[in-house]
Amino acid sequence: VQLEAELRSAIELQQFVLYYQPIIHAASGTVAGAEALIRWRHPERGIVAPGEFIPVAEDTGLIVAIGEWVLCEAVRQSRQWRSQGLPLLRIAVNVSGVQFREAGLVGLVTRLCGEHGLEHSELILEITESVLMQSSDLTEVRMREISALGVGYSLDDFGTGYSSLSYLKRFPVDVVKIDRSFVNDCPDDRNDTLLVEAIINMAHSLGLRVTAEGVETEAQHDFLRARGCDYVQGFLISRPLTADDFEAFARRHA
Ligand code: G
Ligand code: G
Ligand code: NA
Ligand code: MN
Repeated sequence: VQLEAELRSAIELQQFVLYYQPIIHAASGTVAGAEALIRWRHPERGIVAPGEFIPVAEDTGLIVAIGEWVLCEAVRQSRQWRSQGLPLLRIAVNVSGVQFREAGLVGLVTRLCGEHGLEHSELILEITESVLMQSSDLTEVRMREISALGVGYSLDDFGTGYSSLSYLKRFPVDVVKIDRSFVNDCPDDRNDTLLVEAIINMAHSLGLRVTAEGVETEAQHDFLRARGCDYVQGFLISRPLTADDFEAFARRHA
C-alpha cells in the first residue's frame, strides 16, 4: 500500500528516469537503436528496478499513467537526439498488456509523434507473448491501427511463454527478440544453438527481423553474426545507459 501511494506521486515528483540499452547491427556493429528501460529514483531507496514496481503498477492501473510518461519521454528524447545529429535510431518502448487494453494508446502515439516531429517508423513497441495470448479482437484491431501508422512491433522474450507460431502470422510483428535464456548457452549447448538457428531462419522466412538479447560474450556475438541474426543487445555491447551516455555511445558507433 505504501509502495502504491509512493508510485502515485512518483510521476509528479519526477522520480522516473529512462535508461537506454543500445541495440546494434550484428554484422557491422553500428548502432541501430535502443530499448528504453524505466528506473525509479527513490528518495530513500535509490535506484529501484522495474521488476520491483511494474507489477504493482499493472495491478493498480497506474501503469497507464506511467506508460504514458515513458512513451512521451522516449519520443521526446529520440527527437532531441535526431536534432543533435545522431544517426537514425529506432527506440523500443516496453508496453504492457494493460496499456493495450486502453482505448487511448493509438491517439497517444499519434499525438506524441506529431508534437515532437518523430517519424512513426522511429518508434517500436515492445510487447511480450502474453499480451498476444490475452488479446481480444479489440487488441488486434488496435495493434493493426498502430502498425498502419508505421510504428513497429517487437516480440519480447520470444520462446519463453506459450509461443505460438500462429502469433507471428496473425499479428503485425516486425522484430522477434530471442530470449536471453536461449542465447546464454550458445554456441556451447547443442539444443540452444539449434533452437536459436531455427528461430532466426523461421523469422527470416516470414520476413521478420531478429534481435538476440542478453549477448554477453564474443563467442555468442560471433555465432549470431554468422547465423545472420540482424541485431544484438546485451552487456557485451553495453549495459543500459543514461541518455547522455547513450548519446556518446551512439556517436562512437555511428
Ligand atoms: O531493466 P530491467 O532488466 O530491470 O527490466 C526488467 C523488466 O522491466 C523487463 O522485463 C522490462 O521489459 C520491464 N520494463 C522496463 N521498462 C519498462 C517500461 O517502461 N514499461 C514496462 N511495462 N515494462 C518495463
Ligand atoms: O524483459 P526484458 O527483455 O525487457 O528485460 C530487459 C532487461 O534485461 C534489462 O533490464 C536489462 O538490464 C537486462 N539485460 C540486458 N542485457 C543483458 C545481458 O546481457 N545479460 C543479462 N543477464 N541481462 C541483461
Ligand atoms: Na523488453
Ligand atoms: Mn526481453
